[in-house]
Amino acid sequence: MSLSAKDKDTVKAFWAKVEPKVGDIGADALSRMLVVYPQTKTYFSHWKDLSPGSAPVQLHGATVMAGVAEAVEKIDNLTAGLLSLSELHAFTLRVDPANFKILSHNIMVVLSIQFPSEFTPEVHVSMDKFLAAVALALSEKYR
Ligand code: HNI
Repeated sequence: MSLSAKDKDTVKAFWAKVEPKVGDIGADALSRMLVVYPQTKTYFSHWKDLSPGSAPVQLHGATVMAGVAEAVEKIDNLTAGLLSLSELHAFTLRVDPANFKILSHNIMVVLSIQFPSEFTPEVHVSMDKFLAAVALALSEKYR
């Protein structure tokens, strides 16, 4: 499943609208992930406070979304563009790649809540394909 030119345009146009609120989106998505899929907490056990909206959750939410923003910029070659992030998650952080899907799902939920009128079915499908492609690119170095 690859991104069509139309998917890419849709993702870029939607991203331009959500970018100013990227901090809120990241904090909410990460908060939800840690509450709804508590198995993901193991990776963040070194944080003082993993509760929704805590300082480290807000900070890391913004960090993750900066990674997604980078992926939007590198949408034409995600595998090469996200190579060092893939290495970091595979070799250093040892994040099970199943968690990429879980985070993507939470990002989608938050986008739909925060942007109810912009998150049309057309945007939904292109963003879903894009985040799946990001997850695949991040999984590249695992094998
Ligand atoms: Ni992820 C660090 C991007 C999914 C666990 N992660 C980062 C950094 C970026 C990033 C950027 C900071 C890199 C650096 O310091 O150089 N992560 C992304 C992106 C996704 C993602 C774009 C998927 C869309 N990461 C996940 C998932 C988990 C995860 C699903 C675990 C459930 N990431 C981490 C951990 C760190 C991390 C752990 C280190 C954070 C810290 O504070 O130690």
